Amino acid sequence: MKTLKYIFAILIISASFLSCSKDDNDDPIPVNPVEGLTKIYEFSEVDHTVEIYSEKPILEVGYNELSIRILDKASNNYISNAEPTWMPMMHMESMSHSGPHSMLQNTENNTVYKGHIVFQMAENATEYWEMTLNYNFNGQTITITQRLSVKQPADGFKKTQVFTGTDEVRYILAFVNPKNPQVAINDFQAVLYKMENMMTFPVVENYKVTVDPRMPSMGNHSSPNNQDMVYNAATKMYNGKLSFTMTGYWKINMKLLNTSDEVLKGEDITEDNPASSLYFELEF
Ligand SMILES: [Cu+2]
Repeated sequence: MKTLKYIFAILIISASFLSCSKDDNDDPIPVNPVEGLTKIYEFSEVDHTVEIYSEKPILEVGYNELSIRILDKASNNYISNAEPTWMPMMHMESMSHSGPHSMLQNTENNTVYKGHIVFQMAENATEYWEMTLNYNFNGQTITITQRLSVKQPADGFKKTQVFTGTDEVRYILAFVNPKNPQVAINDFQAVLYKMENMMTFPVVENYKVTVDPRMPSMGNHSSPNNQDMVYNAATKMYNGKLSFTMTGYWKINMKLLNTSDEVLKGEDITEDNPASSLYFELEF
């Protein structure tokens, strides 16, 4: 009992010390703005360094969320007026093309610029991706071009669909969330772009993606309370609900509908048709 009291006293004393030091110092606790991300590239220039961070340890075909920051070597500070823009480019044997990508935008921390790129294809022995980055540094506009390594996802599951719709338009639909699917109703999120030409991939707005997850290994059963994906103008992404009633392999069958509700790609699941030609796969 005596020891307990002793411990209690120490706790109270240390707590009051902690609160004292907090009162004396109103500086916010420094949070690491790239916490949990992997630095996948670091490009060193004469007076600054460009750092590229990713949620995934490597770049993969599909949706990749990236964070960029630029270190001023002289001050050892990350700069907040870089206004970076980027352009991914794949150099293939017979031609070059870009890929869908968002703008780079400031985050809560104004030295971190965030955006995403959808890589439609993986590199191979003779074909590769490059990224051109433009930004301001010390009053100058700087352009660097660096090679990026883009692999096929290790799990081999389809999370990116590149297809031609019945309207003859080329579309790219890429899976964003859930990153960690649960036996529950998950928030489902994807990005949809169209290919205007080799270099231009605008976001497709206000279409609809129907959602029908199935377990092919178990009589192709579905799940209740799914929600079709609709466009969110704030995030420029498509949001819906994905219901998983058990763990295992799920095929998420989809149909893409335009603003007139015409089906551009994909089929209904019936007795005779167990899968849609537009789908994502996952296993958990
Ligand atoms: Cu390519």
